[in-house]
This record gives sequence, C-alpha cells and structure tokens, in this order.
Amino acid sequence: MKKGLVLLAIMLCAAPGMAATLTLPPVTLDGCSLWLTIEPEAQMLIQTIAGFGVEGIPSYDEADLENGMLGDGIPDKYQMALLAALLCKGNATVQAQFDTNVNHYTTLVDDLLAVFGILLGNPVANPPVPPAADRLNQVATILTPYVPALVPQAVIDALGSAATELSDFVADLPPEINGAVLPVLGNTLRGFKEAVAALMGLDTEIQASVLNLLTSEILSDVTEIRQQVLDISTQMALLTGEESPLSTDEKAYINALIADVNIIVAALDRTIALTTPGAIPIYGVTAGKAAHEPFSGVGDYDKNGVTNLEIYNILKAAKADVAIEDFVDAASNPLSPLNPYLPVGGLLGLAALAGACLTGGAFALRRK
Ligand SMILES: [Ca+2]
Ligand SMILES: [Ca+2]
Repeated sequence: MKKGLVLLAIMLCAAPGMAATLTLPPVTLDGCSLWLTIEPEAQMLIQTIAGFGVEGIPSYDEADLENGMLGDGIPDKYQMALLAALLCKGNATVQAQFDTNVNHYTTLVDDLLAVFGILLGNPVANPPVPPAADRLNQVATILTPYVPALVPQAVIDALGSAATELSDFVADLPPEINGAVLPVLGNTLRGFKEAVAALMGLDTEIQASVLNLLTSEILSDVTEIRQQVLDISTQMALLTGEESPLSTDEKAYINALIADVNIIVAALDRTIALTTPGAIPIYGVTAGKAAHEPFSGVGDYDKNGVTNLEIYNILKAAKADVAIEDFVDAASNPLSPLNPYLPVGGLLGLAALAGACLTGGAFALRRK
C-alpha cells in the first residue's frame, strides 16, 4: 500500500467513529473503591433478579447481557470494571454521564415504588391505603345511586372492568411483592444504583437488554392499563365539580384516587421517556450511536486497533479464568506488558492499522 493510500485509509477510518467517542487514558483497578461498591452490588442484583423467578438469568461471572442476553462475548463484569477504573482515575465527561444514569435509576425506583404502592395498596401507612382495584370498586359504589341521571352505566362498567384488570395484574406478580414489603424492596433496589447505572450505559446493546427487561417484564401490562385509568379519571373529575350532588367526603375520596392516577401516569411517562434514544448516556460516547463504543466488545477503549473483545479472547486463550485486573490493564493501556500488540509504528504498522480500521469500518457499515 502506498503512503498516500495509508493516510487516506486512516482518515477514512478516523472520521466517523472518533468524532463521537472520547479518547480515554490507561487505567487500573488498584485502589479503586468504586469497584468495591459495584462488584458486590452486581452480584446481589443478579441473585435478586433470579430470586424473583425471571428465567434465563446467568450467574454473575457469566452474565453477558448484550443483544437480548446473547452477549457480546465479554462477560459484563470486565466491562463494568473498566468503567469503574476510569471513574476512579477521574474523567469529568464520563463521570457526568454516570451521575445522570444514577439519577435516572433512582427516579425509576422512586416511581416504581409509588406506582406499586398505589396498585398494591399500602397497608403500613396510617391510615392504610387500600389497593387501587378496591378503590375503583368503592368509587363505583359511590356513583351507582346516580345512574342514569348523572352517571352513565358505561362509567360504572368501565370502573368494574378496570378494577378486574388491576386485580389480575396484581395476582400475577410474584407473591414476594406486596404492599407491606415495598419499603424494604425500595431500599434493596436503591442499593443497586451504582451497578445498574454502570450496566445501563456500557453500550447500546446492553442498554436495550436492560430496558427490555424493564419494559417487557414490568411496564407493558401497566402501560395498557394507563389510558383506561386515565379516561376513568377524566370522567371522575367531571363528577366532582361544584354542581355535583356528591357529599364532600365522597368527592374527597374520588379526588384522592384521581391524584394517585395522575402520579401513575406521570411515572409511566417518565419511564417511557427513558426509552427514547439518547436519554440514557452511553459512556465515552458524546453523540449518537458510535460504531465502536469504548466499553463494548467491538469497541477499542485505547484505540490501538485491537478491540476489547480481541483483548479478552487473547487473555482467555492464555488463561481460562481471566483476572479482571489484567483485562482492565490490557484493554486500556497499549503499553501494558499484558497487551499483546505493541504500539503501531512505521509504514508497515500504519498499513496494518489502516487495514484493520477499514475492515472494522466495513463491518460496522454492514451491521447497520
Ligand atoms: Ca458483555
Ligand atoms: Ca484496544
């Protein structure tokens, strides 16, 4: 390959990917306290998800959640460790991305607890709050004397069927999840915030898996009920106006339920907004979907032409049980003795790099 061609090849290679990914420094896990937080959280998280009966959950050591749990070839603990090591070293952009994702997760847990507290009822509150299905039935009882002069029979029927759907939804939940345990569950979930935030932003493919777990396992049923409950809430609001013949207590009962419905709708809307592309930052990526997200298998953290997955596989071939510290060092530091490729030098090296980049570029193009 002629020198001009090599330069052209490198320019072609650098233009699309590098514009959107940060250049990141060599890092090490030595003395990284964040990893001592994330690793036990991640272990407990996997155990807890499996404990709730979600099928197909692998062990912590094998968890590779990209692409609908098919993985990207690197067990996620290695990728999380690489991220933790970078955050320990300090990087303002990635730290801000991590903080954003911690906030997203914390809001999500708060919303989840609020929604489930309304659906399941809160028996430990003073006074106790009945489950939403019971409250809908109670509203139907309040309104029934006013059929048909004030309230159409269809409204009573809709309240009844919404109550039945909510009862069915609650009956399908694991028995461990009930109103009485929600405060404990909330504390448990908040205790995973660093591990979940780390996972959420490792790469686009793992983010899709995490969101899919969330939306298909938990939210899809509730989202179906959302519009129905919102419609009933709108109808109920019409019945509690100044002209309403309902008693003050009856109006207050209905208005309290309307307020809780609005909490559910707002929480669902916030959660659905998280599924908008770009809402959850990908670490080390500043714009859009990068072909080589720095913490992904196809990514190249240190931009030395050798992908993170290639590094992992080389280490694994040498020793089946790859030490996490070794992966972090080899993937992030092109000068590490563990890194099997010396820095590229000379024309031959440039040609090799350009060839690798072009191959990678063609691969990325085909994937789209
Ligand atoms: Ca992975
Ligand atoms: Ca590399």
